[in-house]
Amino acid sequence: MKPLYYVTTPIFYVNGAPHIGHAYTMIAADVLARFKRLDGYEVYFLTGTDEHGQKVEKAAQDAGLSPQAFTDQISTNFAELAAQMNITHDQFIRTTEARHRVASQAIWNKLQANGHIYLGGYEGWYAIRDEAFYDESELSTNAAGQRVAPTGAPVEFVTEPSYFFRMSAFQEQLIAHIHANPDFIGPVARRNEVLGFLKEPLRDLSISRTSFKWGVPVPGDEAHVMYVWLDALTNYITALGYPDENAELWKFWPADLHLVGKDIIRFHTVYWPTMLMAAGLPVPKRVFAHGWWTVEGEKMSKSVGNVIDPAELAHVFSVDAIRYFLLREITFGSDGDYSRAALIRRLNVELANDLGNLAQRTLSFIAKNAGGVMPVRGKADATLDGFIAALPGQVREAIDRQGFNDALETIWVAIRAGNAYIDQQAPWTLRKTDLVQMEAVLAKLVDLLRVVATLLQPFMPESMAKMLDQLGVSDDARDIATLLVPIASGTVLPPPAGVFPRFVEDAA
Ligand code: ME8
Repeated sequence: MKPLYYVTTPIFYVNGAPHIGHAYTMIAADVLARFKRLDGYEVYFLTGTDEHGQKVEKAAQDAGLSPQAFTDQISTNFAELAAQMNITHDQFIRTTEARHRVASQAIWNKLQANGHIYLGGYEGWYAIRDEAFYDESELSTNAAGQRVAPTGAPVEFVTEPSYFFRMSAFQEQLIAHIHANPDFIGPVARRNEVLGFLKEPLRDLSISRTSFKWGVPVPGDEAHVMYVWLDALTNYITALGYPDENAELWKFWPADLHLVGKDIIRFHTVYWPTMLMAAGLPVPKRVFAHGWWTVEGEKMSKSVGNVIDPAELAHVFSVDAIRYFLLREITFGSDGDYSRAALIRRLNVELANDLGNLAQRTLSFIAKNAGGVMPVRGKADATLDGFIAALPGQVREAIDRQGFNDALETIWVAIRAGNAYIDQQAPWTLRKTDLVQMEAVLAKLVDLLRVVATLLQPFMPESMAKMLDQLGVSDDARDIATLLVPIASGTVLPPPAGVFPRFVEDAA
């Protein structure tokens, strides 16, 4: 039986058009899912849309549509984004589905039966944009004189009856869990942030609202709808069949990884695990929060007009180039800035020059001077052997801690070594002096390219499929285990064609 791996993205609010921030999380999760599949795991990969709450209700009103018509439309845009970015999710969940109402009400009933829900009244601040409650002490006043949350979102004072989740009762258990499981929250800076937050007494969480209707009704008290985050977090188990713990997919719980942006770390590492503890369910194994993208140095916003549409970008640069750039440009976990110039630089230097040239130089030389077949291995210099042997393990180690750019850097060190190796071995000279050695050098380069292309498939699936075709690697020999089976000498290599053209900006 294959080991299991369950990875999720946040479910995205359907209040506006998707942008590169959303694409980023989807792509990172997709690289993990693809890598784990390549490495012999049975993977389940979930993404979807978060469709309830006041923020979505308001966006629907502004668009002059009913909430359901509006969410139907915008949810499709996110599903399209996933297709455009070549995302291989196994399921796209929508929180307006009937099965999700069932699951959300089931977890509510469970919390209630276990004595962790009580009726009270909420009096305090709420930010619709964040769908979050804030304490008076967290607020400040912005330039326009508005009271705002630390995120900059305007807050309003609400007074209404509300059910509460006895979150405070789980504070000690949660802290102990974080200490006992050093990998539960990543990166370390976020783990420290959460532990810092937990130094203060945890308050009970308001989990229902009465001032609007667009949500899952509270079982037994339909004047209330559930707080949107309670309903949203539950998506991760709805998707696996909850409350039916005999469902086929339930074997994937607990999740191996919830990948989220740093904006929603508290919901995933405090609210969600305490809810699960209260419901008697296992908590996810790991939550990793990535950083925030700005665009050309500025926060992305509709009013500034600098929101980057990933589909448009893919049209100009190719999906693989964007996937590569987003995971290469910054350390996963840190903030980053998107700039067109940086994207073009990486595309031209790393993809076209380093990798594209290594493949093109090697394969066109083989086509012209070695009969267009996999050359015969021999006593080539051992410079590249270490890379060929170590890369799979090094990349696995980096991916397992979500170190995407470390994984890519490790691969690029090997690519640069490959380019230096050609220059130094000069097969064009060996062609005149030592044909056996020439073949050995070329075979070594093909072996290196095959490892590189195999490990890069999760990042750039389309272009690496083309490269593996040109390297004569059959479809059933493209996973990590089959790297151990070498390409047989004499295998016909199809005529090479460049995989990464240089990008030249239009003069216009
Ligand atoms: O928070 N940079 O949904 P959301 C990087 N529905 N990532 C970004 C980004 C940016 N500029 N902008 C968005 C919600 N993201 C809830 C989640 S989960 C049970 C419920 C990504 O539509 C990032 O992953 O506001 C962030 O966490 C997510 O989109 C927020 O999407």
